[in-house]
Amino acid sequence: MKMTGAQILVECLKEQGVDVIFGYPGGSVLPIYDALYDADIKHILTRHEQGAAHAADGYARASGKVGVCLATSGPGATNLVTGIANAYMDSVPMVAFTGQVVSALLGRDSFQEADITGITLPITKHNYLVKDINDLARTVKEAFHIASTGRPGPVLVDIPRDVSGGETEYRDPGPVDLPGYHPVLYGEEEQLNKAAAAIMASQRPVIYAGGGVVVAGAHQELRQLAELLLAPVTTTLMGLGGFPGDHPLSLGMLGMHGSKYANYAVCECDLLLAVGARFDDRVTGKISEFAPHATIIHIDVDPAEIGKNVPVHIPIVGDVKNVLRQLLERLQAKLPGAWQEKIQAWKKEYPLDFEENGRLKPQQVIREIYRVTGGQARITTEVGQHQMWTAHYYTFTRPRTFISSGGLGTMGYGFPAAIGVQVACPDEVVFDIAGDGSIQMNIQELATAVNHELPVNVAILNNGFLGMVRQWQELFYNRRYSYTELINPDFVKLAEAYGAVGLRVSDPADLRPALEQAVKESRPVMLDFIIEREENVLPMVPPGAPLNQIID
Ligand SMILES: Cc1ncc(C[n+]2csc(CCOP(=O)(O)OP(=O)(O)O)c2C)c(N)n1
Repeated sequence: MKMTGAQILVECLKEQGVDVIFGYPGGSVLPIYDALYDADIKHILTRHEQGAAHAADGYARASGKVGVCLATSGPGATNLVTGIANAYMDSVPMVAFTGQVVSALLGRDSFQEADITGITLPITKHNYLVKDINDLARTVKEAFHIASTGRPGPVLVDIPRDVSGGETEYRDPGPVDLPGYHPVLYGEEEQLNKAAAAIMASQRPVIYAGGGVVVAGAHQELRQLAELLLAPVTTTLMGLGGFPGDHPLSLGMLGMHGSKYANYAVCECDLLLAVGARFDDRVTGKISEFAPHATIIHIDVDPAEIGKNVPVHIPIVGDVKNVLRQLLERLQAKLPGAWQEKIQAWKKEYPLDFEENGRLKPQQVIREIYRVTGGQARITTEVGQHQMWTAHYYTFTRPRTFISSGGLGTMGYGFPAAIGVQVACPDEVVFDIAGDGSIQMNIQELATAVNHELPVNVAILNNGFLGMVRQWQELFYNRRYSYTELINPDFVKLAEAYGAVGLRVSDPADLRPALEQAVKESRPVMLDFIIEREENVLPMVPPGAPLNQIID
């Protein structure tokens, strides 16, 4: 049967189990939008293509499925770029479809032409320009395969208008066959045996777990391993939820805004087992003094990560879940000793804490969101102080419940991501915890949330500043607050103008009732929390300093 390229695309999407697309139309994707008109796939019209990309990303992180976004050529495609880079840095499975000008006009600076495959080359796992309609079905199948296997990531498929609008006989492309692309799934025997011996010989082990644990669905294996070895577990920002934050062996986060006890533990450990983590500079601080006494074992599905930032003694390439299972077979239970006592003493001596003074504190807001939601909400964040306070004061116990821009640090991520999360988890409570600066980067998506009746809650921690930058100016630039003070709109009126609910809280006594109302509403709610203006995120390790040089 003859079909248009656009119809073939829709067929392929259905075959991949795609049930929702986040997108924005335009001339070069008109054939695709026409085919979507009667397709059994939900389409969420965002108000900006960046919103579509972040929503697809949030959907993917919450559901574990591939997120799909769609934009027109030129400015539509370039508006996706930040969202694609964001997904790339955090290893999120995503397929981005872009329309392209007709093949005959390629390379001629045609109206709305942008070389999007060239532009996204360094920020995609792979990308394609489909020049022949007969390649379309195979390309789409490969794109989903590449996005979701090995180390996940975004794949872009650029489709010229004559390809989506052309016609051909549809043929099933058969199984994916990509010579040269065979992710390693299991660890090597020799390396596993070496690692097991080093682990059993260690006196002061620490497990350092990253987002790879969440991506691989390896949280149960990780917990089993930690309990068997009685090894404390510290996670990266991306690893939050990969190990229960309320577990006695949890050290919380490490690095620049990590807990004091996590950083001390890493400085003193004799063995560091890195699991699906990539030694980001926000984690390591001064590299030459990172885990100075430790034998480092690094488990990662991506061989390119091993030894990239920190020299590793025992590398193991493979899927984190499989490798942890292989390791578990080789290990025996350990008994508690002086190390566990030392860790517990540090935890008692240096708890995460803040002072209450009668005015509304950001930490208090997050602690209350935790209480009102029973710790069961899906939380997204923007980027800044509020993001770190969320990491500190909302205890994450399940994977895929903390959804935040870690690698790229994208302000404006959290709100559209929350829309994607709410689409993926319609029956769950979703909060975007935001700063007053960040929320204004994609606030237009309130229209999307209202139109689709998505009861997303936005908690703005409103300090009247680009708080995280102000904090650095306070600490490292002698309080010279150069262009970080904000003059904001009335967020309550803005929410109401969009058809959402707006609530403002400045007195701690009103905090709980407002949150209780918010979670009951069936419409999107924007909460404007007027917090202490110059509160800082502490403890903090200054950039480039070793992890035991802590400001608190
Ligand atoms: C798109 C983008 N631009 C700039 C930055 C740099 N930046 C990091 S944190 C921050 C301040 C965030 O302010 P706000 O959203 O109000 O949150 P707060 O730190 O006050 O909680 C800025 C400007 C960024 N991360 N992303």
